[in-house]
Amino acid sequence: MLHILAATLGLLAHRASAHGGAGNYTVGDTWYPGYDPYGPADQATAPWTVQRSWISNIPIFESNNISLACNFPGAPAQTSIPITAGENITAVYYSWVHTVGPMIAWMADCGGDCKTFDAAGAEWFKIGEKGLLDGTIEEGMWFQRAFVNWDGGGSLWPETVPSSLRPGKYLIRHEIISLHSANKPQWYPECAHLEVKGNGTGFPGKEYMASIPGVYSMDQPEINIDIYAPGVANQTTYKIPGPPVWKG
Ligand SMILES: *[C@@H]1O[C@H](CO)[C@@H](O)[C@H](O)[C@H]1NC(C)=O
Ligand SMILES: *[C@@H]1O[C@H](CO)[C@@H](O)[C@H](O)[C@H]1NC(C)=O
Ligand SMILES: *[C@@H]1O[C@H](CO)[C@@H](O)[C@H](O)[C@H]1NC(C)=O
Ligand SMILES: *[C@@H]1O[C@H](CO)[C@@H](O)[C@H](O)[C@H]1NC(C)=O
Ligand SMILES: *[C@@H]1O[C@H](CO)[C@@H](O)[C@H](O)[C@H]1NC(C)=O
Ligand SMILES: [Cu+2]
Repeated sequence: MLHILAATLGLLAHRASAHGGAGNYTVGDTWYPGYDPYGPADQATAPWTVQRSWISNIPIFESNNISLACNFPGAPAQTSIPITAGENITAVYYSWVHTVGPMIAWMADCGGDCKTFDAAGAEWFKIGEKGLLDGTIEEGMWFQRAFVNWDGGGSLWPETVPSSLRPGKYLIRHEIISLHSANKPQWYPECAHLEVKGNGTGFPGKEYMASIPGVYSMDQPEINIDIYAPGVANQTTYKIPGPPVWKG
């Protein structure tokens, strides 16, 4: 009994702790519920599930962690979010509290059904990224700070599916990298399944592609960073790591 109680309190403590992730999505006026790590277990197999599963909101700390692709366990979703190339998809975060570090939206072609697609083999391309908007690395206005809805309501992160992208089945991966702990980056990735419609024929070339894990390492000064260090804290630019964004 005692340990059941302790486990329950532990779960509550986690939920209340200062972590989060992309919990829901919107396209136009349509709302797509994500996978709630503290919700019922049957979500993963529910027919409406559009998001790959993530059972904890605790971040990933290793740049080479296999779960960096689509979090842990990252089991495939049952269905997908329909979207027309050129439309926005907005990821909705609840109770987000971190304020420093880049946010990157990626996509990958599933080459068929995303339900049977292994994200570890994906070739990812960026469709959007948001970093330091104004001021200094330590105290400036990052998008990660600007987008927070401090009243606990959803914090909204819109990105555009490039209008020339060829139709097909894709993963979309929203990634927040939080850099408030010196030399201890935190990754918060979540993936959803998309069905892209439209008449486009475009697709990014190799120079836009990256493997995840693979794109980040602790050798990168933008990743292995102490934002409080003299000479770093007062910088007014931050180069978001990885390939360039494909605008389509
Ligand atoms: C998704 O949105 C609902 C509100 O409709 C909210 O209760 C839920 O916590 C959100 N999911 C996550 C994982 O944030
Ligand atoms: C990778 O991340 C997951 C999820 O946070 C964690 O459970 C696991 O221990 C990590 N694996 C390694 C090898 O660090
Ligand atoms: C669509 O997303 C882009 C990229 O973030 C943003 O600049 C634009 O304001 C968004 N448009 C709408 C209508 O939300
Ligand atoms: C695709 O082309 C068809 C035929 O020209 C047109 O009716 C349709 O609106 C187009 N769809 C988009 C998303 O542009
Ligand atoms: C930033 O901080 C470093 C080290 O404290 C200092 O040498 C440098 O002059 C500062 N640069 C600016 C632009 O304030
Ligand atoms: Cu946190």
